[in-house]
Amino acid sequence: MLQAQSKISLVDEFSMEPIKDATIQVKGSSKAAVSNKKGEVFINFSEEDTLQISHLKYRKQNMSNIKPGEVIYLKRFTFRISEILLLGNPQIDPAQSLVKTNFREKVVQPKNAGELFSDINGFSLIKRGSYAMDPSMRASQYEQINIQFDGGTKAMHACPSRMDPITTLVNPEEVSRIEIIKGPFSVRYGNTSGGIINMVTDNAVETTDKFSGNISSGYESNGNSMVNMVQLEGHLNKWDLSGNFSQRDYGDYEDGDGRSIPSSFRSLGYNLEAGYSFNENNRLKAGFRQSFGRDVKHAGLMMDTDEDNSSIFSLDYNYRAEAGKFKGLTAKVYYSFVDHIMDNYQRPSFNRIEAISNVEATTYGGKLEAEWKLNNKWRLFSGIDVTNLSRDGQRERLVKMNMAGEPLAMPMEFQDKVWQDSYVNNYGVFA
Ligand SMILES: [Cu+2]
Repeated sequence: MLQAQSKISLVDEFSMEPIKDATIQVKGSSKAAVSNKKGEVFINFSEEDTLQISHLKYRKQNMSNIKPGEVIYLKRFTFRISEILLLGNPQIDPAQSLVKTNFREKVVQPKNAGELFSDINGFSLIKRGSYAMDPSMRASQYEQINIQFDGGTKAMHACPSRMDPITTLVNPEEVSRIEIIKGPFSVRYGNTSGGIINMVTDNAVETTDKFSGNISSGYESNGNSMVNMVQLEGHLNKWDLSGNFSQRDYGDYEDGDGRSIPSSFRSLGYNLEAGYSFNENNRLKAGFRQSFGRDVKHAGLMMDTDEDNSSIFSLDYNYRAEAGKFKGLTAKVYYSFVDHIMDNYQRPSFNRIEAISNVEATTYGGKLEAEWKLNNKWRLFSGIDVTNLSRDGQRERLVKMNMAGEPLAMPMEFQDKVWQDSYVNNYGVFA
């Protein structure tokens, strides 16, 4: 039988991008071809033939009943659970904006993850110094937008003045992209009225190397500021491990008029992750990160941060089904603790009143989501999520002068409750 060269195309099931350099072989024959940049393969075959498709990054597949011109979707060999919102396919992916960050192209290093939002359309920054920056999205801010990272891990600030928003807890260099869902329409990622922001930290880089790493360092003359960072990762059998460490020391910067703006801070952070792949379909990942801020000056506030410590632990499990209506399952639990000490010891108001606040916030929660493929057009995501937040803290004041500005013979001590043992529990069911 005479056969013409037929074309088939290979596409990544998740990213919908063409797959190049895949080898296609007609089983039981010597016919083989390699896909080009557009994911196209030109090969002689008939519908009765079984085609064997192999690629380093994808699962080896035997397929029969392939018609010429057909598009074949391939599954990634390794999958990462941190990315729950997937690229490109609007059925699976509700994210309306994706922002990738490339630090090599940027001239100035971002001071924290909040600053990454400054270039995104529709966003503005609420600054309380160089350290604490809150993104505001289309005039929604603070609790109106639900900021999380890696598809659901949350940490709530402890400070009532928001000196420690979640953006200070993640290294900007770790954020590989920012996913944005505008508006209150999504239920899959927790409740929100303004929108959802998911910062994806992409640590498990797709290398087959046993061990790799990098060290980077930056200096800015304005403010005499230093950034240092080390990243390491390794693979061992079914384990993949990664870690990073970063240190920042920023001085007060000088504005255009030569005025020094009190905005200096020192911070230190690290993140450790361990993943274990039981097989191609099951993966478990544990992550632990801590960050420490010291002597943070907030030009826009009445007090400065003395200490800011945070710890976040998260555990993710991901299961992908081979075939059938049930497509997979993701589960996540996390726990975060933030404690924060602020005072006015470096401020002019110190002469009148000494004030120091010690506050803390604990956030923990989890999420369970199942994915069903009802038919080719409909997918159902169902699940439950839980977020628990509790905060406590108090402020101590020592009043040294009276209203007229005269020193008191006996300074008066006060203790104020800042959060009054407050807590919020959120439970949700979605489908
Ligand atoms: Cu504070």
